[in-house]
Amino acid sequence: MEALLQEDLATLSDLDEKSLLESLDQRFKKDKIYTYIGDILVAINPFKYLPLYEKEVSEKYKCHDKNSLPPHIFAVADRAYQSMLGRLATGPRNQCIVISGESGAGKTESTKLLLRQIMELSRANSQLEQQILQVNPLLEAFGNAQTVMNDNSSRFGKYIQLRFHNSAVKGAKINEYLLEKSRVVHQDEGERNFHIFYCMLAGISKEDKEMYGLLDPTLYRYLNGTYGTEDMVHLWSEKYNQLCNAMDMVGFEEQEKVDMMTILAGILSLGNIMFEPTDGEMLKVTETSSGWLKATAGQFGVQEEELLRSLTCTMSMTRGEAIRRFHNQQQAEDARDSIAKVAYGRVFGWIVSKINELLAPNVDLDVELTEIGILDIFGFENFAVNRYEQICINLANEQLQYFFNHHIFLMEQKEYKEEGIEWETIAFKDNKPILDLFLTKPFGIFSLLDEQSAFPQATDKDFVDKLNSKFKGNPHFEVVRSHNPLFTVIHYAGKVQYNGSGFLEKNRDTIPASIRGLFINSVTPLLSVLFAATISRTGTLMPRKAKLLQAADDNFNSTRKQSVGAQFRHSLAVLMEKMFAANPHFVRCIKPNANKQPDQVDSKIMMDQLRYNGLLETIRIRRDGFSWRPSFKEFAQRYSILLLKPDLPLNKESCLSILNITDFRGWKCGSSRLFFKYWHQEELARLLERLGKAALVLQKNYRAVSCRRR
Ligand code: AOV
Ligand code: MG
Repeated sequence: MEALLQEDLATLSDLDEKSLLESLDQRFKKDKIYTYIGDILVAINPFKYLPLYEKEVSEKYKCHDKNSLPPHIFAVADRAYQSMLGRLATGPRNQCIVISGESGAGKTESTKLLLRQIMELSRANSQLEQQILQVNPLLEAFGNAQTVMNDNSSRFGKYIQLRFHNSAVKGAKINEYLLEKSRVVHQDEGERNFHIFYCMLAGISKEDKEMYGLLDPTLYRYLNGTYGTEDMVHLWSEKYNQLCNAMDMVGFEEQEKVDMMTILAGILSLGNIMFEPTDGEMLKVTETSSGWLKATAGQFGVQEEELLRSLTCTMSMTRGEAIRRFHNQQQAEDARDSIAKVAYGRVFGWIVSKINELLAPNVDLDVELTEIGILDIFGFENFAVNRYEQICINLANEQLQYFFNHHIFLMEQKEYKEEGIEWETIAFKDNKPILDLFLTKPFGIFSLLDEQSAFPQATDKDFVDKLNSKFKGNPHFEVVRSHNPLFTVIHYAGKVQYNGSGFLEKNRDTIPASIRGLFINSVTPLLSVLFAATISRTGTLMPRKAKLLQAADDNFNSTRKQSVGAQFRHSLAVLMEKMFAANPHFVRCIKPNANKQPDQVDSKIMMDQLRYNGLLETIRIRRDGFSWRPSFKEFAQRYSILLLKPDLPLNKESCLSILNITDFRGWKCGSSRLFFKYWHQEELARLLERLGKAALVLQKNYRAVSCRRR
């Protein structure tokens, strides 16, 4: 029983799947949601309030000794912060905290707790601290929504980089990944649109409602004609007030907020515009929706006729000649939805770039900054219908799993071999073949998708046929026999069937030139800025001269822009590069049941996650392995002070004489580096600290003596 409540699973000698599950289950029943595997934190979502995050707790975990306190998310914050300051060990100063787990496992909550605690640790000035802490509620309002898996599901990925000079935070930067824009125009059963729409409708005053032209929430098609119970409305309204405060605090201007709300109101009205045929070639809006057309034009600050024109026909340039093509009903509806998606996406991108502008570190260029990055992406998803968004989300999760495997298993075991350390290889589920299935050029899933997207005539079915012929027999791919364009990928976290409908269009994501032109001329300043700007890969807005863009627009149909998939792959690659260069800390979130219920453990669901996360293997490698592997040079440089000989040569012999004065056991010496257990790092930090104190006393005595002599 005692063993079952062990706080660090890497200290258990005998462990199999069953006892691992039991161990976590026993702890969870006692509300011990956090458990260590060496330096890795496992966090089980309690789905209820636990008194774990109060001020006293936060104080206790500041600069603490890991073994003296129970496992905690605050301990991860402390470790990252101390490592950034170089207090814990050698290695890169930049840190990244990688939080993984499936949808609803608790990544975003963990991110917020980490952020809060890091702010507590660093002496931020209170205004900057408040600004940074308000970023999350702001982003969540616009980027999160209720799904069947999570009532507050992140529909975008984010990497928050906190930037420090010495121990003080100086600013922050956010990278966002692939907002699920399609949610603006369509939500599956049991799901909702982005929080902001409900909050706005619930929280706004009566006068403002009139000003923005907002009507009864149940009228809007984009909200599925539903709203919420009285309790929900009350909650949304409170959230709206908090959001307004957050925007003020971060530094948004009044006019910007008004513009933003007006655009959101415009998106809602736009969704209600329906079309019907006329005698001529051009469609008209139905009688009941002519009011919506007028309202939308007003809210978007554009001419009603021009809006109608951009919905019902396309202009294209062929050999210098403008050619007008009229839309059929479906095409007009698609144009309408694509305006809504692009407008919302641009508002979101603008918020992120505005936050980055406001929180950019205010320091001289030559001041060197260090960083703690926190990665909180959308978790692995497997819905009844899985679309383009899901394949991108799941690809991101494959990448993260690969990053984890690479660090924990690949790199470590490779070094044992190279350095001649005796070692029995621990097998792990390598997901590289799945990543290859997605990313290989020129024949990975995404390359084939790009290839098909480049043919205007190609259909989603053609794409899936291509996949079927290319990957038939691949152990991670399954052909699905169906009239629909379906295919199955066997991910590290399980089988997911994708529906290829809409893949090509979503991957192309082109905005018709006429729509851009329309909005550039909008009298709503924010809207015209949003469209007179290109969003760079990192999500920052780079305003350009509208004139230049107009020219670019004129050849819009002939220029090929990068596909959504290509941009996403690129931003993931940039992120991975950044993370590989930093010192990583891992938090593995686990969902105890699929019903979002407290005090309920579904063994099958838990076991699946323990398996695909490779937790048992992780325990073995942390128990038997050496997670800290400094080179002789690094080690001697840092710890020669323990021998009170700062000018020791930086070689193996020096390292050994340093280690001679410790009573460490269990470390090993390779051909160019030392191999330590994760706890050795902390023991050395303690030794240094003790030495520091002793040195201070010595210094004092010395001064006292020399004063007396004088
Ligand atoms: P996710 O970020 O991992 O899913 P969240 O962090 O949003 O999951 O957690 C889902 C819900 O679980 C939260 O809204 C809380 O109600 C509850 N929860 C999580 N962690 C805690 C905690 N430490 N204490 C109390 N409740 C908690 V997704 O964003 O869907 O992948 O895309
Ligand atoms: Mg989340």
